[in-house]
Amino acid sequence: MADFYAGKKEYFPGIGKIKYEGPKSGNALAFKYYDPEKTVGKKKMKDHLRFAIAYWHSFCADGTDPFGSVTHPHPWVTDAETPMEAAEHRMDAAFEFFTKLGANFYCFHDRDMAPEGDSPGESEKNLFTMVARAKKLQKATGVKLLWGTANLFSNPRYMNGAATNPEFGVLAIAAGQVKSAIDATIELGGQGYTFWGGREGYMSLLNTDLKREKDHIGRFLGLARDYARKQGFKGAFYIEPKPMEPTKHQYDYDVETVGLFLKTYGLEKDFRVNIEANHAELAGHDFFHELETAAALGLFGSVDANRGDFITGWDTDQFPFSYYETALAMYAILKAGGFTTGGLNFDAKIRRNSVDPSDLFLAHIGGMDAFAVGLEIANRVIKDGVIPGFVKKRYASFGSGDGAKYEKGQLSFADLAKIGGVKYGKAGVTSGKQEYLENVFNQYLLGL
Ligand code: XLS
Ligand code: NI
Ligand code: NI
Repeated sequence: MADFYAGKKEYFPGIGKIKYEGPKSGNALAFKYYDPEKTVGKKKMKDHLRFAIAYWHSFCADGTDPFGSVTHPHPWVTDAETPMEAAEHRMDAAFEFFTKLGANFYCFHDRDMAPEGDSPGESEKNLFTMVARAKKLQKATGVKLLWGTANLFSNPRYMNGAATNPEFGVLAIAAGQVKSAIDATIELGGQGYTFWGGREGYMSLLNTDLKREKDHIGRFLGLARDYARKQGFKGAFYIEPKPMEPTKHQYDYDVETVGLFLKTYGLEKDFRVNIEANHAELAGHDFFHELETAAALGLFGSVDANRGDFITGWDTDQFPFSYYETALAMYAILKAGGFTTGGLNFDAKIRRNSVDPSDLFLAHIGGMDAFAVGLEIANRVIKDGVIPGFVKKRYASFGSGDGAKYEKGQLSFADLAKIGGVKYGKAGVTSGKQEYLENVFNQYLLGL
């Protein structure tokens, strides 16, 4: 199969395989901290981090913003005569990028991979032509599919939502699209299937039957799951929370909201969350909060690794950069047991004025290094045990005696009230030691 890949046009000439050169390297196109084969704790870095590349941002987005036109004229688009030819070239460029960078996974929407046709049948045909090509390229390169998804937001028909659209016909068309995207994901051995809420939300409550819309999407997801399981899909389903944008209010607001939604519609066994750092910030949380909440609800699944901008406050999808954020995120992820089906998908895009062909590499190298540093720090925090040990001790009164009875459900409310007044009159004035713990965390940051 290597032949299939050999001899293809090179889309990133002059850039070879990105190697680990260590923290002192002055080579911008080398990893300073991400050393894929290095063992951290019990696993290699590459198996902890499971980096994935987002097809849409890296190979479809062209620098367009609401105020300006294309600044990234991709050669795979400009040199192609038809949309299908562009799709083929784009895919070759994508796999060249994955392998040069050393990312072991990718994620895609149906419409990133193949152009929409004039009818649902033609769109499906286009998709499966491209899936056949992707299958060969996966085999030739060893790159795997982390998750697939359907774009249920770009086509004008989805202006009022897809599974929450007030018109049944749109919901049914969306089902056809999701069915094909699930089939494609299965065909490519995808380890997950993601539902990000696109335009599932409202712009105005004056025209919205909120209860009905939630019931409709609840049923839709259940049916999609049943279909996928029947086709033999063993992977995880993810819901990706986001509080707003493009709608005023997205139903999958944050992890906590999604948790209740999943329970309400009987989806909690098959679905987990795909947490995006920038979406956490939009919801008024931070990345760490969303990860810890997911772990607490037993819903931790996968991550869209990016960051927002605290000043602008919208979904800027920038590449991760802050060691504090990646360290806290990796601390939460390691505590949750690490990734199984999930991984770190760079749902991030280079800036409109990042016009050098190497910028896409530099962005990913920086993001991968930032998470490698985060992993090392988190591993130190856990190994050393001071912070986790402090937390354990903080709850020690629930470990034995009356506290343990309480946790086991052996005390009534009247029992509690009785012993509270008699035995525990002095409880409560204990330092939370926040500043101490922050100082300790800082020490790990510098590897001390
Ligand atoms: C948009 C979302 C989207 C999903 C995939 O804000 O992050 O990119 O990850 O549909
Ligand atoms: Ni995302
Ligand atoms: Ni996003």
